[in-house]
Amino acid sequence: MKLLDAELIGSAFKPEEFPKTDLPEFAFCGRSNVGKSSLLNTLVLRENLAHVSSKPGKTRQINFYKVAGKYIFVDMPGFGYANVSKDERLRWAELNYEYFKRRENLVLVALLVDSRLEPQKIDLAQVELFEELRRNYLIVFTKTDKISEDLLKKRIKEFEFLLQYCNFLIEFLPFSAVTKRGREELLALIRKFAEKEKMLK
Ligand SMILES: Nc1nc2c(ncn2[C@@H]2O[C@H](COP(=O)(O)OP(=O)(O)O)[C@@H](O)[C@H]2O)c(=O)[nH]1
Ligand SMILES: [Mg+2]
Repeated sequence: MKLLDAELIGSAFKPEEFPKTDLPEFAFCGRSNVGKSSLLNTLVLRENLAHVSSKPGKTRQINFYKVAGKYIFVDMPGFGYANVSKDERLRWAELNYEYFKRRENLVLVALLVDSRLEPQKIDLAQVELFEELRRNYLIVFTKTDKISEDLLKKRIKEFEFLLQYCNFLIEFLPFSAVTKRGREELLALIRKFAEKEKMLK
C-alpha cells in the first residue's frame, strides 16, 4: 500500500474562498461522525490529514487537499449534527449547494453513509441535490467492520430500492477504516474518473 502525499491548499467558509485549481476534484461528504476523516486518512494512509475528532460538528469550513500532485480531495463539513443553530444549518446548506453547483473540475462525489443505519432523510436530500445538479456520485457504506455481511446486503438492497431511478449514481461501495476494506476499489475509481476527465479536456 502506498502512502500518498497530501497538502492542504485551501479552506473556505464561503464560495469566494474556493481555491482556483486545474486538477480533477473529488468531494467527500456525509453526516457528522460518519467516518469521513477516517476514510480520508485511510485513502492517503496518513494519521492526520483530516482531523479525526470525538467532537462531531466542529468543522464548518470546506478543506481542499492536493493529493499525489494529481487530484484535489475535498473534505466537506459534516451535516446532520443535532446541536447546531438554525443559522448555522442554513449557512451549511448554502455553502454545500454553492460548492456542488459551482465547482467545474468536480468529477465525482463520495457520499458516506453509516452502514449501521437505515437510509436517512438527510442523506437522501444530498442524493437529490446531486441528481438535480447532475453530479456523479457514489455511496460509501462506512464502518462495515461493525456489521454482518447479511446486514450489509440488506442495507445495500434498501438503498438500491430507494435510488432505483437515479441517473448519476455510480455505485455502492462497502468501506472500513479499520480493515481498509474498499480502499483499493475507491482509489481505482478515483483514478478512472481522473483519467476520463483528462481525455475529455
Ligand atoms: N469501527 C469503525 N469505527 C470507525 C470507522 N471509521 C470511523 N470510525 C470511528 O467513528 C468515529 C467518527 O469518525 P471520524 O472519522 O472522526 O468521522 P467524521 O466526523 O465523519 O470525520 C471515530 O470514533 C472513529 O474512530 C470504521 O471504519 N470502523
Ligand atoms: Mg471529521
